[in-house]
Amino acid sequence: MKLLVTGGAGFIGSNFVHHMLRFHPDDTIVNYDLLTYAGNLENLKDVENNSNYHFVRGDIRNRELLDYIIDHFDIDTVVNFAAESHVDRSITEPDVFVKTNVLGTQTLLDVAKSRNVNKYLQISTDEVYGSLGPDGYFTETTPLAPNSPYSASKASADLLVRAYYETYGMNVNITRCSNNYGPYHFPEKLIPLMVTNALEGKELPVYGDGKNIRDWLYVEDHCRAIDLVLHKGKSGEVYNIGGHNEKRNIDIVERIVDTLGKSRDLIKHVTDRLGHDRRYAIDPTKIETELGWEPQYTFETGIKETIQWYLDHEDWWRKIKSGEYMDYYKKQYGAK
Ligand code: NAD
Ligand code: TDX
Repeated sequence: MKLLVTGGAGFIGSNFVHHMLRFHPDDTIVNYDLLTYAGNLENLKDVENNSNYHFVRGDIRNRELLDYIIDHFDIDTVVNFAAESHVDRSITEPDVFVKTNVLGTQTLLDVAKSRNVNKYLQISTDEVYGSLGPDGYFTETTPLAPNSPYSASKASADLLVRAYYETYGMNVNITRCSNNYGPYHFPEKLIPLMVTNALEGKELPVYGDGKNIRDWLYVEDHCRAIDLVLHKGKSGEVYNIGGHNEKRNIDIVERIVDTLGKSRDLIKHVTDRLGHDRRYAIDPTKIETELGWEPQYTFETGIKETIQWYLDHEDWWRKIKSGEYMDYYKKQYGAK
């Protein structure tokens, strides 16, 4: 395959580029990324000399550049990871979420359609389904009920992908995965923020009562699922991805603190996130039975590897935390 991977310099995208170059060494990968605050080419240092890997800095709203790149590399497959991805930022700055996640997706779909790309895969999220009560799971037929500007923009993008399938017969898939964690996770998100703050002896801001539940999946298991959908997904289908790893935020934070041998006194309950979804949980039966996917990591094995990765890659996260991200962080939590 000749793949255009948008957002390949971000957390999941860079893990996916590594995955594809390792398991499909004959494929061509063109990483197309705007390099926003979340895009980091350091994530791809070890593959930058691979002759089947190319990087292009560009915006998914730039039709002319996308046209050129798709023709130039003879792209047959588009995987769209590019997005604004942080819920808290969407609450303070919704505009850019609509511009990138909605308009960007529509532009990319249009270009893929006009260039006769074989397959378009949209990387979506379980957050489009809204929030669950104490019981039940999200299936692919759960109605979309997004609650944050972020999830509303992702749901809008999903609807456009659906429309391009129904209207133009494009070969599309949508994957909706639960919360990922693992290497290269930007330290504004719960797990890397707590690990790095604990290592720096900083406060650990837990929103509200800390009893909100997320369903966690190690990023490599997500990449393996995407790989399967690309190769075996049935056109027009949505696939939910999750590994039955529901955890309360507070339990995760306590586990991180204990693993690092730090004091639980660092944990501080802070004002809750506006519109904070209470619980997410994925029913992955469809991808398990139809495509034969199953996760290889438990939460226990994945979190151990992740904490060790942050211990081993202090240079990576210290550079990020000392830069532009700190301005946002200070606004969000005050200068602590
Ligand atoms: P991320 O924020 O780490 O990476 C996003 C990447 O997109 C960055 O490299 C950024 O530079 C790039 N980008 C942003 N705007 C762009 C634009 N206009 N044009 C081109 N590139 C642009 O995000 P992530 O956590 O890796 O998430 C990747 C995708 O997976 C997103 O679509 C997200 O909605 C989805 N997702 C994430 C999770 C999760 O837990 N992180 C779970 C399910 C789905
Ligand atoms: O400082 C914090 N304190 C805290 O209690 C942060 C950053 C988060 N939280 C809570 C909010 C959530 O309940 O932890 C939980 C996880 O928060 P995030 O890491 O911001 O993730 P979430 O909002 O669940 O969204 C993530 O998963 C789905 C990704 O950021 C999305 O891109 C993805 O679609």
